Amino acid sequence: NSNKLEWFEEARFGMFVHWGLYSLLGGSYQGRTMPDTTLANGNSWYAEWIQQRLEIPMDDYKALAPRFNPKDFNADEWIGLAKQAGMKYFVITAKHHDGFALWNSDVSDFDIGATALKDRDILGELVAACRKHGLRYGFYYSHWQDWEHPQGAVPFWHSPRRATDFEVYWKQKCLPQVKELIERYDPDLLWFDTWDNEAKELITAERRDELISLIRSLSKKCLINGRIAMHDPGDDIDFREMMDNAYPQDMQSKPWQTPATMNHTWAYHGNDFNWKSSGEMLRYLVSNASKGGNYLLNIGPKADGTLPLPGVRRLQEMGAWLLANGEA
Ligand code: JFZ
Repeated sequence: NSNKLEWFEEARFGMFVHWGLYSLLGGSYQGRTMPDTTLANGNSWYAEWIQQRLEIPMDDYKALAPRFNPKDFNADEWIGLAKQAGMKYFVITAKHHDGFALWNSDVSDFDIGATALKDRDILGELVAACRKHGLRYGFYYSHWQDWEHPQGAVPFWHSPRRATDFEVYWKQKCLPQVKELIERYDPDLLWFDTWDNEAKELITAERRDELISLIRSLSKKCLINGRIAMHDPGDDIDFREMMDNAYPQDMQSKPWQTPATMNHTWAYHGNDFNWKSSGEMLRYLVSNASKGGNYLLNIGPKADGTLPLPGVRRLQEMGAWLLANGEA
């Protein structure tokens, strides 16, 4: 069905948001700050990885939840900025690797219900704002890594290893939460993440197909990204992607996008000042667009709900350029 892909193939530019409990820490914990560089082994100090990188015990990490109180969160401001920047769609971390759900989930207590925002429907407010401003919307759902569920996957260097019975996590948390997201919010796309061959052990071809069938049975329109599995996902997925403007030839067989971030981190990091210029990001956007691909550009909001000013300014500059050049 090429119809459901039409908006995606014409979108060009979207907003990616990493937001969760890790945003409270902004890259620092108990006086320790993660470097803002990429490690030699390719591992990153992304702010959303702080629990692993600084080895914060799960109970201490969970204790952050009551402190999550984004009193200045305003869905209309975020989506209004995306619109102003010329973006046509919006993707937010409904659940990242830490396992924290940004909506009130029936199958887990590690969710927005454990925070000061328990009476607000954050995702619902964002969806309403997207509809109002005419943006398509979707969710990042970490289906493989889940550091909270006792049977979810943890990184390979994690000791002791877990996931002796991944199927328990899969049935108790992953599949029901994906179902909740579709039934409650009717997303235009779902963004899944696997990044090394290790993932094949747990996200087998069977589980990949089970997840895809579930989504197809619940939604006629929901697009699925290729990073759902390290196996060749074949024709079952809707679009493909790489990181940071890598552009492999084989991507041309499917619609594709590049997820990218404005500095080094994805979630808010108070000490990451490595902002790319708006000009550099416009060149990436135009380069992708000229080859038929989209640019999904990330910003990491602060825990209070506001967006970091260097990011806001760059998005405004990009929007102004697109408007002046008749592309918005
Ligand atoms: C993953 C996450 O671990 C990270 O926190 C963030 O959400 C990012 C968008 O996705 O990190 C990756 C995944 C894949 C690659 C690089 C970083 N890759 O394929 O190069």
